[in-house]
Amino acid sequence: MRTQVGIVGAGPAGLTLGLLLQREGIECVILELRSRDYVERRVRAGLLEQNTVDLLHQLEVGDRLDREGLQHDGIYLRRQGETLRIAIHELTGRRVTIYGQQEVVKDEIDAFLERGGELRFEVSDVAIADFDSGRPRISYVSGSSEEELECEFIAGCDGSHGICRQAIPEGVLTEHEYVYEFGWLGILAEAAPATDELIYGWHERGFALYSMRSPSVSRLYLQVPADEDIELWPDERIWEELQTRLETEGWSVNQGPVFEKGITPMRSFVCEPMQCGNLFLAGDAAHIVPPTGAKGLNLAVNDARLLAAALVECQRDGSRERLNRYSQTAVRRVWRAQDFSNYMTQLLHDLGRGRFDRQLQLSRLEYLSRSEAAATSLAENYAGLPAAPDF
Ligand code: RFL
Ligand code: PHB
Repeated sequence: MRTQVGIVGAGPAGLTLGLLLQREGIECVILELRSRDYVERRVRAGLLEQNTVDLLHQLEVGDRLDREGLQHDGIYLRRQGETLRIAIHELTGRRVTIYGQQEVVKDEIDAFLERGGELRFEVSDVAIADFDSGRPRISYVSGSSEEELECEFIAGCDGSHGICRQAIPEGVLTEHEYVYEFGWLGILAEAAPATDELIYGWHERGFALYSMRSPSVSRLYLQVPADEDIELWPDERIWEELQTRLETEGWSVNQGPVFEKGITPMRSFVCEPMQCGNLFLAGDAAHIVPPTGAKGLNLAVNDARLLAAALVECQRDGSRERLNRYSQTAVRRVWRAQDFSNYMTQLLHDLGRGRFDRQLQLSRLEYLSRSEAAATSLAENYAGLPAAPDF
């Protein structure tokens, strides 16, 4: 079988790229390791930048997002009982939207298939070859048959544990990595959020985040040691700890049945270039950010936008110029997001560096409450700098 672009992975990066190429009449095939049901249920991110929402609308996959997404104009930063609101919309003219990643994935899969797209779930033994030549190949097993897909380009959208980055010969990539000593314990609960906007909480005992998925579902996170045993956290202890870390007078966390619980380690990672010959990496396959800045999914979608534009130009004019600049262009926003995610992480978590460091954090939080310039800087990074052809 042959196609123009072989896409490995049906997460936000692969699906967005598929939809963008499909719209421009460029042939592509998406190969996904997991079942449709699995990828549509996988609980992950929840916060979409305005750029992401705009792109989903351009792709005409934004109807349910409009109906069910929750638009937020600000976030709260809480510490020592005091709450500071960062008025994102007032400061930047931009908004963010709460809408689960699995809902984005569902909407994108529906649209891609409905428009006649080729998407194979539950493929195994995926391997890529000859991407440094003009005829890259993807081999895989589907059901019991061994298949081969001949392509002009391969898009490695297979996440942080995928095979595409690993297939790049040693010496080509420079990898930058930082591993944090803590992670996030996250729960989803059948409980109306006790807040209208997200609360990022600084506390002596560690960071806590109050997020949500809908008017009846809360998403909550606690900073825990990276190697924490989840068995140590029965629901009761989680609620108690959330109440302590987010404490403010006359307010309490709304409790309800917990239907999902997990611990995510935290890591910052970038590989450069995001390309090797005719293989292009996009999304988590090329970079990971700690979730404090809510950027991972938004970066994945942005990579797809830039890569699609470069592939379209190559197809239309036969020029590889933009394609050759893809990595350089994409990585600009990646580093901006790395810096912002690192800033938010360092502002709010117990980094284990003692009391001097914690006082600096409190001073930074106070500065945000006294300086519109400081608050605007946080707000424009959080909302996402406007999309551009070179950013
Ligand atoms: P994905 O979503 O991991 O998709 C990759 C897909 O590739 C498949 N795959 C393969 N397919 C074929 N062959 C192989 N050999 C394959 N190996 C893997 C996988 O099954 C999968 O379907 O990567 P993508 O598309 O780059 O998207 C990235 C985002 O998923 C990720 O950055 C975000 O979830 C990160 N993130 C957040 N991002 C935000 O923008 N806002 C948030 O609020 C936010 N919160 C979060 C997060 C991530 C979290 N966790 C669990 C890591 C909160 C958490 C807790
Ligand atoms: C989420 O709702 O899952 C979420 C929101 C904001 C973050 C991280 C995760 O910074």
